[in-house]
Amino acid sequence: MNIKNNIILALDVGSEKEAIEICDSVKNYVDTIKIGYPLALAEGLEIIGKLKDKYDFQIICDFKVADIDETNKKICNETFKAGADAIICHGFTGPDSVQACLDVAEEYEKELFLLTEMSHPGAKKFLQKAADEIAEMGVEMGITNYVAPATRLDRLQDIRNIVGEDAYIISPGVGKQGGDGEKTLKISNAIIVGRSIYESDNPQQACEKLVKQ
Ligand code: NUP
Repeated sequence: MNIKNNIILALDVGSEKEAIEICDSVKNYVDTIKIGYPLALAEGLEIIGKLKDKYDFQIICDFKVADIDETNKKICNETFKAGADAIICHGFTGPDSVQACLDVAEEYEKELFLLTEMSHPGAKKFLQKAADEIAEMGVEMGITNYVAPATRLDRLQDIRNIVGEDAYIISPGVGKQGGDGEKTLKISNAIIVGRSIYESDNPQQACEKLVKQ
């Protein structure tokens, strides 16, 4: 993926109105938006098409798909049918579940991001123990896009070492979760930033700061 300024806006707002307000103010800085459950559940999947039509953004759907293969297929199908350019799936479910997502992404000629280790403190309890193996599984499956944490640069580097320099890593956890954008981008290809932009009094300035770092 080619992502303007290497910044992905996590648009976790609760309405189309708020989404449009934020997008209007930051559209010169970002061209890639991550939509997760908050906005999709509030406004329905049609929000994807609406934002794409209005701004020509690339949309990554952060649905952390984590079901059995047949259900994953249906989730991915609906998401790509609605116009998403990429979807994020969990890896802990194992290769059959992930393969189902990969197959549908390939069918639509769209992208799949494999989530390895999450960025929040609780990820240390269970997910961290499996994260290297999840990344290794991704490599074995030929996956080229990954999500790995900006909040633990040592772990981000470990995952980079596993997936290789040619893989594309996007990293959440910059700003409100404590991660540093500049340091993260030495390892990752792009940062995912939500609250530091959309909760800011001046979202444009927040983007500018991230661009200049
Ligand atoms: O490990 C992850 N951590 C994380 O924060 C995986 C994610 N997909 N996210 C998402 O990134 C989270 O759901 C939110 O949409 C975004 C980070 O937002 P913020 O902490 O910058 O507000």
